[in-house]
Amino acid sequence: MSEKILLVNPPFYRLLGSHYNANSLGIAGIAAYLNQHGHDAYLYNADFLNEIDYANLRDLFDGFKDYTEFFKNENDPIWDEVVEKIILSDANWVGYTSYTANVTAIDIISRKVKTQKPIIKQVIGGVHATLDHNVLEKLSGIDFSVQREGEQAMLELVEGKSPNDIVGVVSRDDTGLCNNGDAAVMPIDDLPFPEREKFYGLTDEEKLMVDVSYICSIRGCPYRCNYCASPFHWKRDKTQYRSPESVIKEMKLLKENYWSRYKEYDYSASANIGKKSALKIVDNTIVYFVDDVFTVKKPRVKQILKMMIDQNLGMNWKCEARTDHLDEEICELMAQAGCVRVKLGFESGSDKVLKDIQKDETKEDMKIGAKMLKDAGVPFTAYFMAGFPTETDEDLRETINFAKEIDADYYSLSVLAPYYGTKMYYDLIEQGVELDKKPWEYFFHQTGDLMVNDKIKKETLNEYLALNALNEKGKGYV
Ligand code: B12
Ligand code: SF4
Repeated sequence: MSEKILLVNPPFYRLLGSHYNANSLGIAGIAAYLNQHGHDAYLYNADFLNEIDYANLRDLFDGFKDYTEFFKNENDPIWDEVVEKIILSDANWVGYTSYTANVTAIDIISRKVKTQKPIIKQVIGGVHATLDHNVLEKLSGIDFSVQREGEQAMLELVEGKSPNDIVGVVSRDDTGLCNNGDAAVMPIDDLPFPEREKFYGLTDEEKLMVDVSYICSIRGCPYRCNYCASPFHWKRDKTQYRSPESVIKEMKLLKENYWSRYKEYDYSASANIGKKSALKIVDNTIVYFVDDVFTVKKPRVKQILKMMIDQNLGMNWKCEARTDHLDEEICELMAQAGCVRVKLGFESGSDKVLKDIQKDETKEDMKIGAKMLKDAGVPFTAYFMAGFPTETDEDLRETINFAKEIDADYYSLSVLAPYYGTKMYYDLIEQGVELDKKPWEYFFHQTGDLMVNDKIKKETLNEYLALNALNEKGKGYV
């Protein structure tokens, strides 16, 4: 029997005065799989805002304090708006995608849905559900949690298989929680492309504002940086790579059906920068490879890049990479194949800090990689963080000097937040830092305050944050 399923991206950026209008690939992948198996699955992005609603909001990220207030007031109209839409959808299954920062939103919404229409079965999946095996204990409105890849587990749930027999599902039983471990790794090339049509709750005009040009070509990352959730979410040794043929096929599908088909503006993705105008991105004109390290397998990426060039795709794209997974040939091919931005996590200019955070990359590697991109004319964004637990004032000074030296096209300068489920998070708890007592939304921290460091002087931190001025000279945010 065909089931109606609503897959929800909970509100998050909207609460901060921003929005997120792109297609959320986790739930889009699950929807495609369910639809391929004869079900009726829709995507509901509760973070979506149309042009008018967005224009009425304050400047980006001014309101961290207001943002936390939303979670204290369960009667705020935003929660009822989302709940009402869920109920109106008439779905008998609802699935929420989770990051740590949006778990409280899922809690509030799912409890209200449970009260108003208890017959709806509610499922949580995604990063937080994978990292927190006991998340069901904290979410009374949710019936099941899915760990790791959700396609097969969600299909078996909606098709009525006993939750106790589904790999990857956590359910409740008389003794507490029944945890069936992580879902099996999906054969990545056999999966259907993500759902890009069935958007719930949007007008036809609004549907055209969804940026559907995100592509996931790799699931996981083989590295082990201690501030990052990826090694625990995907498991390093289970990293999956799609074939170059499959990646090119998806790019062609985008080009033929969605490429730059409508608008002249949007700010689909969020970033923590002060000026909205600097976020002006034209959607569906740039493919975003959301892979942790797009270039991680050099022969594979060279093949993909050569195929983009040989087949005259003529599409612009951006990706995330590591400087130690670049070489001159890759950089040249990237330039020819339409790469408009490489996002590089430099994190620190201090080799001591890089070692402490298990980056497995040195400052010298980073300089070499950045130079190769510059020589090939490929623009890059440099991501830095301040406030690592062992970082001294001198270390941050090294970061400031290094950031100036590499001359990036755009800088993203953050203060470290120890995310739930990372090695750093557990190490800090062991050292007595009570991160586990903080509300979930604490892990999205944009106040500019140091969270787990008391060695860095306020003036040095201010000098670091003032590096934002360098963005005036570069090629802007992409
Ligand atoms: C692209 C991306 C973004 C984009 C798009 C987000 C989106 N809504 O799609 C943007 C830039 C907006 C973003 C924002 C943020 N992100 Co982000 N993001 C990513 C990234 C790089 C890829 C996500 C992706 O599309 N993966 C591909 C899909 C296929 O995988 P998936 O989403 O995990 O889905 C699979 C499973 O998780 C599961 N699943 C997912 N949802 C559901 C739902 C159900 C019902 C079921 C059954 C299963 C299921 O099945 C899916 C298919 O197998 C990941 C890192 C990574 N490589 O995973 C970080 C990552 C998810 N982000 C992270 C963080 C911290 C954030 C921010 C908090 C950062 C910030 N300070 O702004 C915000 C939070 C946004 C929010 N709404 O809460 C962390 C999460 C850590 C944590 N403990 O929560 C990650 C893991 C990065 C990291 N390595 O640490 N992000
Ligand atoms: S290389 Fe990037 S994605 Fe991989 S573990 Fe390090 S920070 Fe995470």
